[in-house]
Amino acid sequence: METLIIGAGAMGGLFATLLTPLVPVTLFTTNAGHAEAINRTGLALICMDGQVRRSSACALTDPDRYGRRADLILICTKARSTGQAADVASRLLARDGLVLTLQNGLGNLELIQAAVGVSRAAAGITAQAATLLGPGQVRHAGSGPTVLGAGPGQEKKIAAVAALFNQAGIATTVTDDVAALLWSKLIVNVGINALTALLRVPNGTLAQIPECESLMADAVTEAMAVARALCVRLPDEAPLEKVRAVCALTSGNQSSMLQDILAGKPTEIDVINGAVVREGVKTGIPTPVNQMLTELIKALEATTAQRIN
Ligand code: KPL
Repeated sequence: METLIIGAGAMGGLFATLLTPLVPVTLFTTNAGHAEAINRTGLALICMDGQVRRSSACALTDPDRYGRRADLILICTKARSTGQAADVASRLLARDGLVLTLQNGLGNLELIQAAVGVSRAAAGITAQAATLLGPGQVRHAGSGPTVLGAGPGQEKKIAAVAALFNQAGIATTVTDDVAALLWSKLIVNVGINALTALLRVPNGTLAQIPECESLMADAVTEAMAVARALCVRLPDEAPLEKVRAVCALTSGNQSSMLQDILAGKPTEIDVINGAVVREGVKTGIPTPVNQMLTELIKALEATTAQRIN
């Protein structure tokens, strides 16, 4: 299964390293220094037991140099780059191939469907956690389940991808309820990402401090109310319990939003808490805590360059 991973950040690097012993993997990145380091020494993954695993995946910065068609394209970019990634995918995907987004937030799948067609686009979620340490280096920070959504007619293709992931040690299951899948991950990100970025704490701290816990619970409760109003059948009986469990499982990890803020990059707030606010407006559900978190993160993004340390 010829595999192309668009986005060679933490998650793209992790999946590339885990998949390369089994299938040929190419990484596409716009970061020339990172691509050069990957091609020179092989992407280095610092595993959870401290061992270093090197990937034989090669990296490209120019999609026109790929020179073949991919059977599987994983999109692991930040949400702000989904449009560009979908465009690259539409040019490099085999006719009966599949594009799978493993990104955070709402709206990515729709952009990819528009570029490659509904039957060739799928979404999954992963509770794997990783950090990009620098050019050519990724740390595997936590391991949790991966779930792939199979839309109508995609069952066979998704089952093959799930089998590949399981063989690579990425524990993966399949569901046919894609909306429930995306909302269940959204709710985790709604509870964790903005708060960890604002407070500059690792995920585990949120569940340990009562004030953080209560803000996390309020943001999650609002998102659940919006999901219910949209008739999304959330798979978790107690989503807040799940958010707490993810905090514990990834306790030492910096959320992706905290990593963005620390790197002075724009965050994914618009497709996470911002998406809850937008869907809340459409369904008439008030979302004041998500609104406040969205505005605070936007203020933080805007003022990061001017902060007094
Ligand atoms: O998805 C994540 C993220 O950081 O974006 C969690 C699950 C919160 C892990 O850090």
